[in-house]
Amino acid sequence: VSEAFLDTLAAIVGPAHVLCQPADMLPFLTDWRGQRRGSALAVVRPGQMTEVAAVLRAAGAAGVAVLPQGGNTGLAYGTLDTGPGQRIILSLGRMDRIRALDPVGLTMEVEAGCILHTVRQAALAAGRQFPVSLAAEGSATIGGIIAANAGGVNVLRHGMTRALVLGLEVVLADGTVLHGLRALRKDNAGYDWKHWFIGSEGTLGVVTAATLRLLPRPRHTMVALLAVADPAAALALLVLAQEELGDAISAFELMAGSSLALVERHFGLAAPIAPAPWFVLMEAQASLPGLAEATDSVLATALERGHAGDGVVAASDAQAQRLWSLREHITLAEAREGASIKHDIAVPVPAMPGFLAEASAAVERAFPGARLNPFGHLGDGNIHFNVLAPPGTDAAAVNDLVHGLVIASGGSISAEHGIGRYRKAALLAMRSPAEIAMMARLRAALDPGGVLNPGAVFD
Ligand code: 2HG
Ligand code: ZN
Repeated sequence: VSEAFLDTLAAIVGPAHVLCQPADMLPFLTDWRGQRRGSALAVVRPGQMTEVAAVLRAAGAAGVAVLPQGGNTGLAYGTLDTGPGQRIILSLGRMDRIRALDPVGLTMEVEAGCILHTVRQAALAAGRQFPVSLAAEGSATIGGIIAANAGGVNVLRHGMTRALVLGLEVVLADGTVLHGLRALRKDNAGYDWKHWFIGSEGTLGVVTAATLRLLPRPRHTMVALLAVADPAAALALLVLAQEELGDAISAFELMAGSSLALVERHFGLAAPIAPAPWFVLMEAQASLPGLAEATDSVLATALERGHAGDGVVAASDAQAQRLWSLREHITLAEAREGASIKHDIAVPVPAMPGFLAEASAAVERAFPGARLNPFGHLGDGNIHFNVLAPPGTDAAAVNDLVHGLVIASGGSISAEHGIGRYRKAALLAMRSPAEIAMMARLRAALDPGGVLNPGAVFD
């Protein structure tokens, strides 16, 4: 199968865009933390949607699986596989054009391989905003964030990626093309099928382009870093900030003091306020005047009521960026510190302080020597409850302990990173057999041959 199949791929995308040498394939087959390696016959890099369709048809005929890949920044091994059977990586990175930006209709049409940061910058340059923002945005692609329904730091105000997609162009496993790049705010004509593909992790179809929803660029941004005693105080601060600033609050991030200590150790970036058990990074945006005054008054009240012990408000864009870079370096610092066991959990927002206290105590009791690195999106009830465990720790046992407490709190074992190949067992523990069976029926209906990303999400 291999030689003739590789020739077919080369004829479709051009020989230069079929990578077969191990060294060329390595970046596509390694997760960026270096914790897992996948295998593939080839990495195929199509330049347009018709080539994607032809590759899928050829792979289906040859019985080869196709794993669609964006920036390979995911944390759930969504496109890394070593199982039986043959597979190729379909990397959409060459399809990276911004096709159109409509500042009046507030929409933008982009190809799947566009880098998220590029899209955000293009919107800002036009006086508009695309609010999906995450630490990996310099490498993550639009296709990848749609396939993952990525969250990030602005979900509190703008929702997950799903909320910002108006239309999709998708290629199905059999090469059928769905032309759905509609720039409409309202469209109830039949099933809203784009949602089947958003968050499907490359198992139901390949997203090749998207029409995104933009917002006007806010005139004023306020970023503050506050020291808080514990997550309960952070939650009280969130309630106060939402009461006073309403939906101007665009990000509300909680970070353990130990998380920022890792950032300082590995990157030399230090918080401009004294070390504390916990920190909150808060951002608010508005176009009406008065944001700075309103924010100052929130901070004064927070200090007065004891929700926060100390705080600093960025006085310039550069200072705001420095505060954000503390938050954005946590994942990188964690990776430099060594192997870690990640959890991307959600619980109802009011349950978070109790969950954090209980889970921290339980992990420290059951796994002596484990260190915790909890940080994330408190405003969304989503914390990355990551555990730096001594070598030899049974990672599955840590997962089971943490996820058990999550499920008991009415939460989710995957808030924004998806299932991939990392959380398949955990998915089965929290979705009923009826739900899994329904997902399997949808998958079989759209991809009866099992071409697209077999081994991801569920078997
Ligand atoms: C973030 O919030 C990302 O920075 C990464 O979702 C989380 O490293 C992690 O576990
Ligand atoms: Zn996150």
